[in-house]
Amino acid sequence: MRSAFPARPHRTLRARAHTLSLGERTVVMAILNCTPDSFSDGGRHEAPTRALERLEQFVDEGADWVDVGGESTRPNAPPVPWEEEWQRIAPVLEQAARGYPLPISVDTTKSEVAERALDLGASILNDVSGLRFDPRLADLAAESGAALILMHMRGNPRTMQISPEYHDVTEDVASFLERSIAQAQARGVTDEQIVIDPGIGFGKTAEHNFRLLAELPHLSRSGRPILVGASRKSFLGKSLGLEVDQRREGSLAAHVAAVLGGAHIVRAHDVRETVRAVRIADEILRAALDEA
Ligand code: HH2
Repeated sequence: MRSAFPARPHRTLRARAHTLSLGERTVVMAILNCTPDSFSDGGRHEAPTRALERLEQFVDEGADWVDVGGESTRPNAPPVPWEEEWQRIAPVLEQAARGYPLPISVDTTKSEVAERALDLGASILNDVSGLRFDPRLADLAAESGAALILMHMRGNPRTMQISPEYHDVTEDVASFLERSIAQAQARGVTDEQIVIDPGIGFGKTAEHNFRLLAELPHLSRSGRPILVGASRKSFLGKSLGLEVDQRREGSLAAHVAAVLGGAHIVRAHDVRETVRAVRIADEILRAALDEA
């Protein structure tokens, strides 16, 4: 074996009516934040018409699914009551329910929001707390057949960046995710519904984030699908000395590295560019497999 890259396991992800084949090519998850305060696109898609235009663009740009969020989880973000979070995303989900072709995930830690989103046809629950804030999300996934993303976060958005420390960041995150998976399974979620995510930027220093990316193959002890969301995050800005609107190339580099390290899914703001970049990474992985 001469390739520098580990083989990316092929997996099936079940998400209600959708079955996604993971591993052959990278899945690009487009970000649609319907919030006034998200760190990079806050306020841009708040008005439903703007959000709907963006949904259409995502299809043209080659997105595989769309992640809709109504609460910012940036460091120090204030918590939002579920009713307000729901008001922000409901118009988008209502519109998507009228024949939008891509699967929709809802980025929420609250079962009240998730339940309503599932009623409007969402097929993936994206829980950035890894079931720590509201374990009922796992019951909803089990009952509905929705896929469930379990992400690692240290503390909560108000506390997560206060002196983050780990014994061994990759080991600690992997153990946390194993516990979240066990919790999901105990509530009836099947293996084919689960995706794990190291939570880039959620309670980590820049060094922790780079280490997690470098050690991605060690994150999934059982070859589970991995999602990585590095898009425009501050560790890139710190490294390059660039503000949030100047981090596109850094985001692409981080996502390509993640794919070569075994990520099945990347979460991105700049969809067109990300699709192009990860297709090249996919070709490199394919060449590695041919050679093996
Ligand atoms: N990152 C953010 C939000 N949700 N979900 C997953 N699974 N993985 C991530 O890395 C992730 C996530 C933060 O980014 P963004 O949505 O752009 O900002 P904000 O939380 O300020 O809305």
